[in-house]
Amino acid sequence: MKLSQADFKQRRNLLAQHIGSNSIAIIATRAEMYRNRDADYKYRADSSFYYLTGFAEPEAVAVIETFAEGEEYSYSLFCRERNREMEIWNGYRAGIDGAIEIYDADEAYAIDLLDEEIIDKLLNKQRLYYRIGQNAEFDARVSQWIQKADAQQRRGGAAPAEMIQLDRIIDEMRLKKSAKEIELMQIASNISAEAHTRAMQSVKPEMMEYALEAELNYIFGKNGCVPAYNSIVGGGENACILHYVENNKPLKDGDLVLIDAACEYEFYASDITRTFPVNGKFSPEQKALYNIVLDAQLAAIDATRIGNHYKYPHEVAVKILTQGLVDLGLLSGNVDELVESEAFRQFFMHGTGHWLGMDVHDVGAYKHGEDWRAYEAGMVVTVEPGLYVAPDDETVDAKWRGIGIRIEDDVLVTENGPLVLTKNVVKTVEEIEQLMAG
Ligand SMILES: [Mn+2]
Repeated sequence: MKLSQADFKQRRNLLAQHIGSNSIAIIATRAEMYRNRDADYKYRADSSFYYLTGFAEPEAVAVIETFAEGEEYSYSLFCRERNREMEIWNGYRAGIDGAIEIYDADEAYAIDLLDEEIIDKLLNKQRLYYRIGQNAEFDARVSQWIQKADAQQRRGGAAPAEMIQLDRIIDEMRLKKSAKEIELMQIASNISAEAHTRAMQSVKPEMMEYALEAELNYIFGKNGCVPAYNSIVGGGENACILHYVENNKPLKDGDLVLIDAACEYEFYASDITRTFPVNGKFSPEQKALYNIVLDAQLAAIDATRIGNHYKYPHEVAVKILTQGLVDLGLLSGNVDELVESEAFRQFFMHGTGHWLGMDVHDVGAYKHGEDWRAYEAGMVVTVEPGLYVAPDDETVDAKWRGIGIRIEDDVLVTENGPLVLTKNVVKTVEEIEQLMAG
């Protein structure tokens, strides 16, 4: 399943409607990045640029121009020209003809002509929409264009009078997923679930964390995917380092391992965390903490419903986690007061979820004015409570120290309640132990 040019065109149609008549929207893709010396990171187009164009090559800028009310808008793509020698070294380019024939541009230009051609397009437009603050170099170029356009005032031309943050519009479009986007996210979720299942089946005491990571990468790679973010594979107390990505220690018998890893399929991300015992069997302490996190996660998923505000699942999770910590004696006092004073932050110091889409921490406002916004159908959010007992936390009994647990799934908000896209990988103690027993 892939998006077609008709899908990208539909998005441009909608954007053209949003920006109104006699306006111009300019959006650039990401620059290529060096990893070291002259070796590049594998290129990945900017999500919002790709969302509107389906164009994955570097060095490209898309321009949407609207004219008088009722007139058709125009879509121009500035891109690299075809170049036989460069293509022998670095691969195929669509070029100017391809931009029009394959990518449906009304006009196409060599990227080298951008500074020159853009001035005519800017002249006498009412509003300029662009992504202010994404790239300092590009911001400076846009400023120069405005200056150049304004220099034509005596000849009757002027730069747009208003400049508007384009991200606000695109982010809102991206936040609510279409049926096809959900299909892609379901595929990404299924592949990631398969990878986690393989990891549970492959882990053994004394295995290196990176070797377990390789089991995940094998499933991603053979399905044409890349990791959507740096994988976290943390054994034992490494699970208490929230962004642990070194993944270079041996996994120990008797420890848990926390894996936060998932793939990106056709530019759409998934995001899964599972925590399971290296030797296939939870200890009583691990099991006790795990079941609190699982209860919190299930309740938070159930709270991810149309009309509930963004933070509500977090509030639900926090209450259950706090109650559990009191029941086990890691916290003491009145549960409501411990929630109020945020005492739980000693063991749960992050949020319960974030938007998910083309970017793993996807775009879209979390608040409307002062208030958390309400869930709407088509939004996808992660639900990922956890508990982390620091290895040197002397306020708790030694048996709890160094245990870190997170359980994360991806949830689509629907008219019929929450739909878990990542349900294909098990998460109860019994299911995990059974799977790991083979
Ligand atoms: Mn996440």
